[in-house]
Amino acid sequence: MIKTKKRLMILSAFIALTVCACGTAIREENDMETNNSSEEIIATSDNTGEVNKEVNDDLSSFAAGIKTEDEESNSDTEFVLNDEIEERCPAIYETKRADVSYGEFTHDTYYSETCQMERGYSILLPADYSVDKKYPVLYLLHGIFGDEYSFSNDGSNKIKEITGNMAADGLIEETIVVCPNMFATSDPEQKPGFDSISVLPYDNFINDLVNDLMPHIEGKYSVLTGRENTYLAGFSMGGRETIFITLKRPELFGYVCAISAAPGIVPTKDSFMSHEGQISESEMRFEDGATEPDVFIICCGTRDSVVGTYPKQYHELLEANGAEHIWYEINGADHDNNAIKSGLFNLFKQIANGKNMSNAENGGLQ
Ligand code: FER
Repeated sequence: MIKTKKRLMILSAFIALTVCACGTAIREENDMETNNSSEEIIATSDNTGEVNKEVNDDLSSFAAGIKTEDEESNSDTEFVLNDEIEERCPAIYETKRADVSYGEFTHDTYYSETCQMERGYSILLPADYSVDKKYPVLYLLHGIFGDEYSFSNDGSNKIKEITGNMAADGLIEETIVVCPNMFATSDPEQKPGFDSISVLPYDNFINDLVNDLMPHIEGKYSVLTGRENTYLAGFSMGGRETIFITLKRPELFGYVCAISAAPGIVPTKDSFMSHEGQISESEMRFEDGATEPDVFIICCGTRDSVVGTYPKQYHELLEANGAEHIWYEINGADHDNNAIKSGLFNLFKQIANGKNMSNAENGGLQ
């Protein structure tokens, strides 16, 4: 009896240490090649993608960013609308204001023909949402092991504040944010993991988004449609799918931002797994004659301990293949909310600037 208890204690200590080690490794390692955090992860997951529950809890930090202590913002109190990128989200946009009403996330479901099942999404409607108005929509995609709650359950990403404050200042229109579950599988038992079978449902999300979720949102809510009013952004695994979806269906999204995009769009091998690649390097481009997004941002923290320099490689491939985009790095940011806040803010800033410019061309603000 005592022996069993002791064994149990040793086992729990081992699990706790493994979980701790994972987190620390992710926080401390910078270099993709020396990042060994995957060894702990792979040791607790098998090739079917089954992941040990304790470790999965820890891995949930992949889904919406690692929690870092030093969350920083740009403390400028003045904001000038132009086409320049600001590495950090200004404090005035991520801080709650007493005189602004913010929307709240709620949860809903839709039937997915792609997955042959009812699927959930979280949705942030503006505080004074009314069917008498029509709103643009941002589809925001979570990271690996995430779901439709990954962003809505994490107040540190400041999605509500950034969206609400920028709309309150008249920079962007009041905007609906939809956070889907990006794991588009038709097998309710299938789980995500770091192997080629277990990531397939993420690559299938393009079908669920375009054929099921977007028609559902456009049918159920009072939304502005068309590419100028349809935005796409994603973090990590969601950033990877954001780039993939944008290259495949560029006519659908006017404004796009891929934050800290995960590897695997093109063939590669990182410390987590071997990636067959969704497309080849020469296909990292828009098809000839395609309607391209007005703004296509790719960004990443300079200290990203999970995806390392993969986003930069995407930028280099797109550049070599002549696909127009904006690339920038967030100095000092990890795979975390500093990167997410920055990407979201800059996407909205580019939308504000882009829409102002086209309004000006059409005879001024409308
Ligand atoms: C990988 C490295 C990182 C990978 C996925 C990720 C599927 C995703 C990380 C995240 O979403 O936070 O090799 O392969």
